[in-house]
Order: sequence, then C-alpha cells, then structure tokens
Amino acid sequence: MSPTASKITEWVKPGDKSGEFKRQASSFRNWISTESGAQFPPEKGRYHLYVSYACPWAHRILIVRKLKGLEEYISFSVVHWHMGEKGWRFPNPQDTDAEGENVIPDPIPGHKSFTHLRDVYFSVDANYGGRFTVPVLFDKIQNTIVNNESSEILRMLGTAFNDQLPAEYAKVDLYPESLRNNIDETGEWTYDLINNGVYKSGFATTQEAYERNVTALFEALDKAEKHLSSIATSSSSKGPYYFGETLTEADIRLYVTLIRFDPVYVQHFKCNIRDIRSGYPYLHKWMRNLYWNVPAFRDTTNFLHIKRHYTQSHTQINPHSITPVGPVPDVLPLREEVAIVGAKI
Ligand SMILES: N[C@@H](CCC(=O)N[C@@H](CS)C(=O)NCC(=O)O)C(=O)O
Repeated sequence: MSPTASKITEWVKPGDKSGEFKRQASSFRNWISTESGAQFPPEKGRYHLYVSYACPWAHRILIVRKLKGLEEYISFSVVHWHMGEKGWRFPNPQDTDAEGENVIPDPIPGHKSFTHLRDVYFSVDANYGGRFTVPVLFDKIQNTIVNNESSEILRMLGTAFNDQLPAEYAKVDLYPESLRNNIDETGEWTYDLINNGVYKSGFATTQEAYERNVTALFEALDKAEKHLSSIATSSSSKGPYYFGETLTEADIRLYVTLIRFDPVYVQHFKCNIRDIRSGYPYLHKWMRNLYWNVPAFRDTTNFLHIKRHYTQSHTQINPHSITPVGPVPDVLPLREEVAIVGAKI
C-alpha cells in the first residue's frame, strides 16, 4: 500500500484538510426489470441480499422486503456486526455474540471459501476499487452483483415482483404517484443532512467540520419535527406516517437513522444538541409508532448489532471499544415519556 493510500477505517481521506467525511458513490447500478429481455428478470428465489443489521442503508432493504412480502422471493444473510481492516466479515458458526435471524456464513454454494464481503465484490470484479458496502443485491444465477445502492434497491423492490405477489402485497405502494414530488424533495434534504449528516458529524476530524454538520443536522431534525407537527394537527390527515395515512419510502428512510439516534449517534457521533426522546415529541411518536405497530420495522431492528458495530468498529472514535450501556431502554414504550431517571438495569 502506498503511504497515501487510505485504509478502510480511515473515514476522512488522509491529507484532506477539510476534515470532512465524503461518501463514495455506489458502483453497481443495475435494475431487476420486467421488460422483455432484461438482464435481471424478477424470478422468485434468484436473488440474495447481503446486509448488516447495524447499517441504516441495509436496514431500509430489510424493511421493504418484509413490507412487500418478499420473504419467499429474495433470500438474505447478515454479516457480523464487527467491521475490521478487511471490512465486513461473515459470521463463523462459533460466533455466539451476534444473535439474529440469518446471521450466518455466506450461504451461496460457490462462496464456500469466502470469509469477508470483499470476497463477493472481488469474485464479480477482480479489479474492484470501491468500498465493500452493504447492502448488496446479488444474482445467484449469473453470479454477479445487480446493485449496491440502497435507494435504488429500495425503489426497485417496491414494484419489481408485483406481478407475482398476492394482491395484499402487490398493492403496497411506497412511492405513490400523488406523493412522488414530496417524497423526492424530502429524500434529498433528509439524506444529506440527517441520514448522512450523522456520519458527517461523527467522522469529522476538525472542530469546524463537526460543528457545521451537527448544526445542519439539528436544523434538519427541527424541520422534520415541524412537518410532523403540522401533519398531526392537519384537519385532513393526522398521520401516523410522515405523509399522513400512507406509509411511504420517506418513513423507511428517516426511521433507520432515528431509531439509531438515541442509542448510538447521540454519544458516539456527538450528535447531542438534543436527543429524540426528550427533544422531539412528534418525531419520537412517529418513530415509536413504526417500531411498535409495524412488524416490518421492529422485526428488522437489532439493537445489539447496532450498538456494538458503531462503538466497537470505529476505534479512532472509541479506542477502547467500550459499548455504553444506555440509554435504557433502547426505545421507549409507546405511551411512556422520558421520566426514566433512576432506571434500574
Ligand atoms: N450509498 C450506499 C452506502 C452504503 C454504506 O455506506 N454502507 C456502510 C455500512 S452503514 C458500509 O457497508 N460501509 C463499509 C465501508 O465503507 O467500508 C447505500 O446507500 O447503499
């Protein structure tokens, strides 16, 4: 490795004086499509998802897979929560510290010797030079990666299998025509300032970069809070979702960051101007409704992987890899508010 080449765990490029984390664009951008002659047709059982329970971008995909009833159509496996010098690793049968559904070695028959997610990337492109990120949508027939950009996988799984799905699932429309402009507009600022904003705050290596990003993050949270308060008091639609009565992509995109906020981002990424449970009553209510009342959200949320991944993988931020015990609980019950001083563990 040349002295200037960056290591996988260097989130700000060495020599970048801005001290700012810059997320790389994803490399594989193909689509599962019903068009005749498509390279990736929507066949039941053909595709596999590599995900991490820790990762908010991968979490989006686990949620859409369940909301659309795709469990029998697309398989998935989960990497171990610890990310080291070689990136995500596949769990060993001996791992006892990473419970959760499908936390298993790489299940693809041709991948028996694979120990890390990077092996999948290199099996597809021996000269691959990008990051080894989850989620990965993998085609088991052509042994190739279809797509590794979560916003696109989220959008494609929303419709690609509709012709084959039972009516109750086919009709689930996460990107309805009438809300597309709102979803796109919200997606842009929430991605940059909230989903990515927590990383830009936490990975910053200068005070200026940190303060700029954490301030922008909380301004964006204030904006989302204001939006939800106007929905809650609107005469036509009172929620419970981001755009009222219809659960959309916007809910999925925002939830994956907010459910990690109090348990991880407040302390680990120094996003501590406020927390969600005591500072944002409308966001808190909206988030808890998704967690407690919509199984696709709760069943795919694994706090063990979430807390351990961040706190024990980013050793430049937390050199002793101690995972904080609190907050207790990770998420409050639906009707209980923050009065938890003196909680017993
Ligand atoms: N733009 C990508 C980002 C995915 C991403 O950055 N995933 C992180 C985990 S939260 C990852 O796998 N990082 C590994 C690395 O960067 O080495 C997407 O939304 O799919």
